[in-house]
Amino acid sequence: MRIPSEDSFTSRLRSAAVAARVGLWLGICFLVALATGLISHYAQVDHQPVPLPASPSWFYRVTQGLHVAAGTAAIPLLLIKLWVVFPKLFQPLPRQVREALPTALERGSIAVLVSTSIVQLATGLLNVAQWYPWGFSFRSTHYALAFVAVGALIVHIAVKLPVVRDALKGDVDDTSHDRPNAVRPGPVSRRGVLALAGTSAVAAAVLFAAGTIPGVGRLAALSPRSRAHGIPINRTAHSAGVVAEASSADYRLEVVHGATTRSLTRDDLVAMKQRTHTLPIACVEGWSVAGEWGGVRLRDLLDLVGAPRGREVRVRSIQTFSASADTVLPPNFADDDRTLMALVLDGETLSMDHGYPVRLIAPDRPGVMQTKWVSRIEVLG
Ligand SMILES: Nc1nc2c(c(=O)[nH]1)N[C@H]1C(S)=C(S)[C@@H](COP(=O)(O)O)O[C@H]1N2
Ligand SMILES: [Mo]
Repeated sequence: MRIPSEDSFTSRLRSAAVAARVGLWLGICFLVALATGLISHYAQVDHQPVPLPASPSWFYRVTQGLHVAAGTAAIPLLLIKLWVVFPKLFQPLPRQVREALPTALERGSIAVLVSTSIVQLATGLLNVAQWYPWGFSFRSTHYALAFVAVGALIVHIAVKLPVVRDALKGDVDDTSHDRPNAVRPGPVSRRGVLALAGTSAVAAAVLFAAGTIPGVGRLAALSPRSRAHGIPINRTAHSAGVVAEASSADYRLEVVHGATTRSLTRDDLVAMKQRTHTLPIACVEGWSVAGEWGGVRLRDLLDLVGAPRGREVRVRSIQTFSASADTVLPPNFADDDRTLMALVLDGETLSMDHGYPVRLIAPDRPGVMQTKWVSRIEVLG
């Protein structure tokens, strides 16, 4: 079989005018994903040097929704972009070493950009589907690779900037940057390709990320989680192995501050002043749903053990060996009036799968930090 050359590809759809436009949209998606990804990463750091604000309570819901929407929209855009620029793969290297070297470096950066982009989008999508078929930590890998991808993207944009600028200034049907033999009309026009790219990007975002958008959550093909109270259940009490302890008559919630410990039954909690707040669970995997939570304000429990304001507070679950087994609330979250030890969801006793006997619900935190089946609250020093 003969290896094709760049000139074997004759479709006029494979042009810089199309590549620059699809590339621009792809760049916007990557930028949104990067910014919102950094927010999500920082939100999950324990002992944040500068705590994120607890208000508005829906902020993380929006940023993480945007993150997943931008990532899924980027998938069809990347596929179309790769198809458009595919002939470049067969460009020969210049003969002169002095010219070949920069070209080789540039192509190397594209190879890094393409491969990291594919890994980022693929692992992100599997994460939305709640499928973790790998042995490494998704969060730290996704985070580290983002910097590799962005570095390669900056090199790529810097090299291409003159062509991109020029191509964007002209009409999409302009042929000034086309290869001479790329004249064969395609099945659709160049505008048709752009329309296809735009609609498939929006459709992908809606289909796969719709779990975050109120009202269209049912369209979310890739997040079919079971629900109770209309709120998805990410991990059931059974699969977390907590059913026996969570339903035991011996259950106690321990609140610890230094040498002071209070042990409370669920009835003790029910007897305390109850408060209600509407707050979302916003999962890193992309879905989010608001519920009306009722229960005891965390601050009231901290008062029981004489804890001063301004302290970090660790919340532990009956469940161990899980990313959600414990979480540290920064002082502004621990002292927030809306941070509850929830006993009730939408007017009904919390179901076992949503964290019975008691769960943490705080404003504006990633879902993974809304600990279920809470057994212990510790005021940190
Ligand atoms: N103990 C414990 N708490 C947990 C989890 C868990 O696996 N174990 N999952 C977390 C995640 S990832 C999310 S998104 C929310 C989901 O809450 P829900 O199942 O009540 O909707 O709970 C969080 N709390
Ligand atoms: Mo989650």
